[in-house]
Amino acid sequence: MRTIRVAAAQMGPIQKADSRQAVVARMLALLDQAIGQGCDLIVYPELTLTTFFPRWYMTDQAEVDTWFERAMPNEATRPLFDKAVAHKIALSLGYAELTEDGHHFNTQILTDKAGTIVGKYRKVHLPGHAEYDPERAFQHLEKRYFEPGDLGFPVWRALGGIIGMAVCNDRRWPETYRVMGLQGVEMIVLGYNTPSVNSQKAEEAGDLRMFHNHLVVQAGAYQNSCWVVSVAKAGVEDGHPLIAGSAIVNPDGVIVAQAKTEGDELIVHDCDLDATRFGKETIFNFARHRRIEHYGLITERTGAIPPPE
Ligand code: ING
Repeated sequence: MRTIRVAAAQMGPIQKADSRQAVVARMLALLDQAIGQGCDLIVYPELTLTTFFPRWYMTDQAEVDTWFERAMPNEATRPLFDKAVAHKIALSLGYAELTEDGHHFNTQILTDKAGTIVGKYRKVHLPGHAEYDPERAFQHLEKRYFEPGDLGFPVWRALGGIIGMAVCNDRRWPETYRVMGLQGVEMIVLGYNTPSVNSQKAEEAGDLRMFHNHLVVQAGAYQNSCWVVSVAKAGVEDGHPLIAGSAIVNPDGVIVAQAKTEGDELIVHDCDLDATRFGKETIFNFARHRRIEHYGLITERTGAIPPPE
């Protein structure tokens, strides 16, 4: 049994006016709970330090950059890293990354139990749009504020296993999981900020969003025989609702723990990484069953091209 006791630290809403210090105080309270339960790893959501700012149209890059972190850890997050190191618990958190050479990414990091950043992932699948869209009930300007990730879908040997990361919209694309699956991933940790309503389809039922949210992480876990830890920032941010539904999914695709509230909430589960072995050695033994000679279109073609009429 190679067990990781994982805490999914769902964050409730973060208002535009909330300071990073106020947010980190909430994150520390969840970390205290995780420490109290003897967790090995705590996972915080996408853009966990600020409100989901891509909902706001901004034209002044200096204003946009106030939502980004120039270093990690930094003054605001140092207390989080220090407490995690003191109690030997690994961290994964999402934040807006502004690199020294001026690049903007939607990033998730993973530390070891000594607080060293051992993994960095930059969101590849950016949903939404780059220019103001008056047709939408609200904006979703990730293509305006972030560049697509430039690190691919790496995995790292950490915490006694093989760990990978993803961010939000990435979880909707099977390629995300499969590229990591082809590297033997045993646990994928990811965060999300998912609007409760469809900005382009007001009549879409709310429970459909939650259905899709769980459908994609359960499928990804099952089809790659790995654990998926999926953590929400939830609740109403300046009038804009985000879904909750944080979940820990086992390698059979079964949700074994799920958040009940739309606020700050910790869900914990002992994830046995050896439980990934059976699927990887039988039904999803990629080496025995995959026929890559037929998969070419997946990397050769970006958009769908139907057959001629
Ligand atoms: N949010 C949403 C997500 O992928 C979205 C955007 C919602 C896309 C619903 C499609 C359908 O969960 C982020 N931040 O990617």
